[in-house]
Amino acid sequence: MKNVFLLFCFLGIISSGKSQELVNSPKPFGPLPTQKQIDWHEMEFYAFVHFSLNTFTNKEWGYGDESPQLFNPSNLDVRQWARIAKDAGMKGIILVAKHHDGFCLWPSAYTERSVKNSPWENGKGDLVKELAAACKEYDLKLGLYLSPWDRNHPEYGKPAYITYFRNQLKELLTNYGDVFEMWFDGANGGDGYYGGANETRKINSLEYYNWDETYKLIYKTAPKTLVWGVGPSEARWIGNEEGRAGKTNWSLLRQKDELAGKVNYTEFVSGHEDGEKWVPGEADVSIRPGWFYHAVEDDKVRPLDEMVDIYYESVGRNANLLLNLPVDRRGLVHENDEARLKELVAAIKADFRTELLAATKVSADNVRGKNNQFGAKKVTDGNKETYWATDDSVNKASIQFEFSKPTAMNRILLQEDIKLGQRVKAFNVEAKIDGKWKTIAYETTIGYKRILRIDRVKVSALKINITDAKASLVISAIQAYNAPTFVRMPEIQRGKNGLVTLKSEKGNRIYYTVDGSNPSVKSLLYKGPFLFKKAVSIKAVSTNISENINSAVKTAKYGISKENWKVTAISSGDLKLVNRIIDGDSNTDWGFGSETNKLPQEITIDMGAALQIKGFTYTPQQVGNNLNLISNYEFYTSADNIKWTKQSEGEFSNIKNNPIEQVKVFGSTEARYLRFTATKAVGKGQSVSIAEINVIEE
Ligand code: FUL
Repeated sequence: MKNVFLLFCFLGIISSGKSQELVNSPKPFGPLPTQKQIDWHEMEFYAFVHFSLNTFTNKEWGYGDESPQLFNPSNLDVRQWARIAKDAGMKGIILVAKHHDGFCLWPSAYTERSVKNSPWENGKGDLVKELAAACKEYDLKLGLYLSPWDRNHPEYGKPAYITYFRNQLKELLTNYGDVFEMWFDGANGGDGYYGGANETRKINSLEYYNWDETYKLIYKTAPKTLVWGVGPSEARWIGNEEGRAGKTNWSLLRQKDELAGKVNYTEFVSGHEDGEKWVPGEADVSIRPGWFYHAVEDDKVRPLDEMVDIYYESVGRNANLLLNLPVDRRGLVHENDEARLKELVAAIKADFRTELLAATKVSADNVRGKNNQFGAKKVTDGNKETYWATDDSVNKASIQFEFSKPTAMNRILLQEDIKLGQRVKAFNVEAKIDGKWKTIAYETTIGYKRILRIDRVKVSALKINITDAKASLVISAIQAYNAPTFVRMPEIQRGKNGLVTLKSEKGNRIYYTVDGSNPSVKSLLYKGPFLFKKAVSIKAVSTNISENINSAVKTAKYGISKENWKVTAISSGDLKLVNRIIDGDSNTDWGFGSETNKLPQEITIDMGAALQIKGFTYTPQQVGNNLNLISNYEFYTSADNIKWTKQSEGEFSNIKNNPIEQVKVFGSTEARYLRFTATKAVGKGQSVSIAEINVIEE
């Protein structure tokens, strides 16, 4: 009887052409994410907050000798931070609980260097606690940054500091509820206060911290916490502080090699196809040039165009986006940052308003066991647990979407079911336009999420051809959207002689103003380069005439033109090329110093006339791999080129990771001559480079 029953079942399967019960799910392939990592991938976008003594001393890196008394926000409101993050669709906030200067935002039992010795809330405050409560209220997750490097601690570099560091870690992981991510920055060792020693302490970061032990402690105390950064971490830096992942981005890393010091950080941008561990990328970036708040950057919040690019090049490239909002001296996220974040979120929301593939007819040239459970339609069912899969032996396949009428689109989103591993190595996109197939994109990895921005095409059908994968395919989502046309801001350039050039995408018009007002179609229409030698704030907007859409407003501020500037003396380097540092173009640079002309090295500039100035800027080399960065400097001014006054000296903190224009402000002074001395370089080399030197006028 039993046999007869089985026979019926068998015949049933044959006659319906299906073999439902006989098909197993695909087996996991390669390194896999833990559940903690899967949950982390799904967070996608969260905030970073840098707010500490540096906010009050106007530094990026404190030396370690600053008084805790300086920490005195006038109007601190962590609920404002949480509301802004929540409104932006962020899923959490990572707070820098202790930066390199050692000041703690919580009243640690192990040090006096904390909020308890600050005037804020009469020393009774606990910022970590307040933020943890605000995160709870706004349904956000809390993450924490504890700097391993401590430029204040007397024992830094010795075993006693490691005990201190771990004690603090325990405090943070046990007193404030769940911590979703623990952030260990890689900046380590160098000069500092160190309890008054004022010296340079070098450590071997992999050996000194004994990360294995530290991680064991974390996993024991806080198994839900994901550890980011140095050591045997569960997520990695993306290799730059620009918030951008590689187009190819594996969530895998050869971590053993990394821990043996065999991996260069530039490899983090794409991960390792043959990595033995799941260590996905997190792209961190500040909404302004610096990580900490500086009033001089109030008008330097990253423009919308850049923010949108960052989103697509992080979340759209299989990385999480950690966006820093530098809290200001009031203790609030600044209005300009909030406004930009809102613009970003509005732009991204508009891009993904209407999904287009769910309504199409979907088919694939291979479906695992020909079983509906793994059918092509699963990529459009909106269910992240289901997927289209191919037979075990098939690692190349095509999936096709047919529209009932030609449909315009310019975004394609793809996801693999990462529970089963990251598999896809290469794919392309074909569009059927006016009855003809055309390949419109050649791409590599997918991972948790990949979003393509393509030129708008009107298609009657769309085909994704996966051309190479490590194993059979497991694709959980494919979507398409028709994002509104995004008009990019014009570029503004002013050369040394004061000639202003504006550029925009073909076919657009540019309107501009030179009086600080916002440009509109009633403003000046750009017809070609024009001379403007005086100090000026140029604002310009691009208009797409056919769709009548404007770009965001681009603003560029210039002091008086450097036409009359001359470099009058250099201590080394090529005199013929030195004008590059005053040509108004940060893409050209000039180098000085060498093994025979060791640092310090200096240059002297004559501005041609006396100016009232209150600071200077140094833009490091922007192009290339070895940027020959200056880490320490001195800056002098003179009225007569005879008597010189030192106006400023110090370090360009964090220039290695974030080689942006460095701004140094000092007391207002009248000067005609400038002397810039490079006293130390990043790394051991003796040659350094400058792209541009500018002054900040009063
Ligand atoms: C860097 C640090 O040195 C910066 O100050 C900042 O905290 C950034 C997020 O990481 O490496």
